[in-house]
Amino acid sequence: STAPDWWKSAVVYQVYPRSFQDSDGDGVGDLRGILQRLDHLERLGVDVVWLSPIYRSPHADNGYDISDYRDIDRVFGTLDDLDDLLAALHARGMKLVMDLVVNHTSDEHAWFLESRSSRENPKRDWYWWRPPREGTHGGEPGAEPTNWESFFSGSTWAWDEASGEYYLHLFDVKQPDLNWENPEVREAVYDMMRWWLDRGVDGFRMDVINLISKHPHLPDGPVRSGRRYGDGGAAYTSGPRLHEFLQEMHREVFDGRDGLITVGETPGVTLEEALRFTDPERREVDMVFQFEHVGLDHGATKFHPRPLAPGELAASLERWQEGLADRGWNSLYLENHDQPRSVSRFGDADEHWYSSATALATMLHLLRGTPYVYQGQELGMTNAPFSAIDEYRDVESLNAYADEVASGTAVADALYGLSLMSRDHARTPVQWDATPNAGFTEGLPWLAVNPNHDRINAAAQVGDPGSVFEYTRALIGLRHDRPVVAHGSFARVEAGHPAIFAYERELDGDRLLVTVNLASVEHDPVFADDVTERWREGMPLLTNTLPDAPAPFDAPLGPWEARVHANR
Ligand code: ISL
Repeated sequence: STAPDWWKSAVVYQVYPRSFQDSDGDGVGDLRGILQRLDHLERLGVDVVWLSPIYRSPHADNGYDISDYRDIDRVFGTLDDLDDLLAALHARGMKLVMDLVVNHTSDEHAWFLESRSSRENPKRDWYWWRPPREGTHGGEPGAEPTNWESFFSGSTWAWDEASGEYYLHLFDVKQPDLNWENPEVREAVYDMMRWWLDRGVDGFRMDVINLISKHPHLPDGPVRSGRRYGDGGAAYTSGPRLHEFLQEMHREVFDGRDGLITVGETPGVTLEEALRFTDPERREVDMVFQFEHVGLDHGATKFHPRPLAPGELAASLERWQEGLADRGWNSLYLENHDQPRSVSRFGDADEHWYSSATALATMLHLLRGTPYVYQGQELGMTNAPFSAIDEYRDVESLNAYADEVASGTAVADALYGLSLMSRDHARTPVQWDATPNAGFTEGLPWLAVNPNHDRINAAAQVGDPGSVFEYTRALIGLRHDRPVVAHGSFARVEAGHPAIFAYERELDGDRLLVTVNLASVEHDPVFADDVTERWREGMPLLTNTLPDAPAPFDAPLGPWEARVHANR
């Protein structure tokens, strides 16, 4: 479709290539593996495939540490494979979105190798180099230029003995931050982006794009009691030149090109900021991934989560629906490669696996915004049952665990945090079938396959009308078939019981009523008189209780029951 806002009726599917499908038996997924599984994506009905990074990388952070933006890592294949995948997706009417990771590079990128080679190197200023604090010696505790804590534990500064300065890394020590203040850096990034668009890709998902502008004075951040490092977020989240940079990128890269989709990943973004990013008149990005709903359960850290009260999730999503109702646009997601599995986190994977997976899907897909399905979510994949530290692979988990244990947390407690929140839960191989490696690889999978693939797998679900896959497919079909799903207004209509999320969508007289029980016990919806009046004649469109006959719109809802009614 060529409408400028075609992505409003599109559904995006995220592939994490490392865990999707291995074609050569090395235990790591690859591009030719993705090519083998296009029938699955086409059957599901998604419009766009977003690939997590497949560029050259030493894989300190599974490819989010890029050493060459213009080549494919050998573990994933070649540029020819990428071209083949792009052509095959286009032939099936799907688009391809690449991950754009330009807040930082790998420390093995040629730019950084030059930059670190000496203080006089012309690329020195392409990264954030700073001397030790006044009166200290580089490398000793407390000499770091700021007190900031890295997203992956420890200081954000690494001491470079050879050139006698520190470099900044908000993430891993092998992910030095690019200095966007330097116009040469920005031009090099834009040039690389144009190179990919010229190759035929259809857009970018922009990794931590709201962190690219740092406050040039690099002020210290507040230190919470008992912590060694401070929170530098205020100095680098939504920095002073962020929107200037994004508008420049738009002019330099996207102007005059049609049919693209851009989504900024923006941890910590506020509603007000999200409006600035996505107001079409500002010409920045089409939509952003906000983090409010996936931060609700975080405690002192994400690895000390708290249970959510019924209704907290719905209230947060409602707030964003209202906030971006008139201008801007929401992306809709419950999962990605950084988040636990949604059926384990927000649903009830033990007692009500099918109902809660489909209830959450109903809630998400029928909101106003562009839905993102993370690989395996369409199968109701769950968190992994890991119980020992050597089962985990993710740098964030391993560092957080080491940090906790070093500061006196009991091993069992540290492991408990990982068992709920590790990014590795999203990264176990896709469960294609019930064979020993789930059809993912002929070799040894790089991360263990979830043993529940004997029950939860694509072979068992595709074509089974009672499956999470086919239910998700029906939801995607509704978005394509009914303009009210993509373009209608949103209004929450039942706030009587917090566990019930009921909302109406409306477009030119077409109405939908979506009613979801987000709890493992029965609840009775209470609708206002005008709503009851409107829906008395409503027709059932979809429910996750089949083969039972669809219930009336106002009947009590069983655990995780979801129903959709239409007025015509
Ligand atoms: O999962 C997180 C840590 O709890 C998030 O803070 C995450 O680090 C943040 O959303 C940024 O994520 C993105 O950039 C990271 C990379 O590790 C993630 O995989 C990526 O999605 C650095 O490139």
